[in-house]
Amino acid sequence: MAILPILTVPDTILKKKSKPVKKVDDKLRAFMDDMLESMYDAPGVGLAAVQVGKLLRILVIDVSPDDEDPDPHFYINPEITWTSEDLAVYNEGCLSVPEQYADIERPAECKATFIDYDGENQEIHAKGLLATCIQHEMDHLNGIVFIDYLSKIKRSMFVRKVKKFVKEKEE
Ligand code: GNR
Ligand code: NI
Repeated sequence: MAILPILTVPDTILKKKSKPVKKVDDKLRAFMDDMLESMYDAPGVGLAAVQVGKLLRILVIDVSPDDEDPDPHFYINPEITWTSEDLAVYNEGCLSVPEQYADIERPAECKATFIDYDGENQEIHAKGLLATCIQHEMDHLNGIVFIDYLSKIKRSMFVRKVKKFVKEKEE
């Protein structure tokens, strides 16, 4: 297993649309294991493959409470099939926008279809943090980062702060 470096804004790779996975095999599973390890190391509750530079439609999410056992889930070629009318606001963060947080409003619940780690078709009805996280990660697969929902001025402030954070970390 390996910890992969996580891309940060304004890296243009984060703007690209990810491509569907064609085959779920051991090579892909090894990459997904690396994604999971990288997510736990960060630490974060979700990670999209594009965040580690691979433009494939893969997410890993674990929203289990810190004091409980890990509960990782892999979502391959996920598609949101339904979103609730009622919305929820969550103070979102992103590993690609380190140390910056903003309230983002999204549908409170969603349903999604996806392929799991074993290559089986699955469906999920998500609420709470999981619903927010699935939608946040789905955005990554379409080249969208949560700061794209903010005003231009707030977005550029976040990008400036991330550049400073990354630079200081490198020193
Ligand atoms: O770790 C993360 N926390 C988080 C909190 C609120 C809403 C979304 C997220 S996802 C984020 C990890 C990440 O950047 N995934 O793309
Ligand atoms: Ni993110």
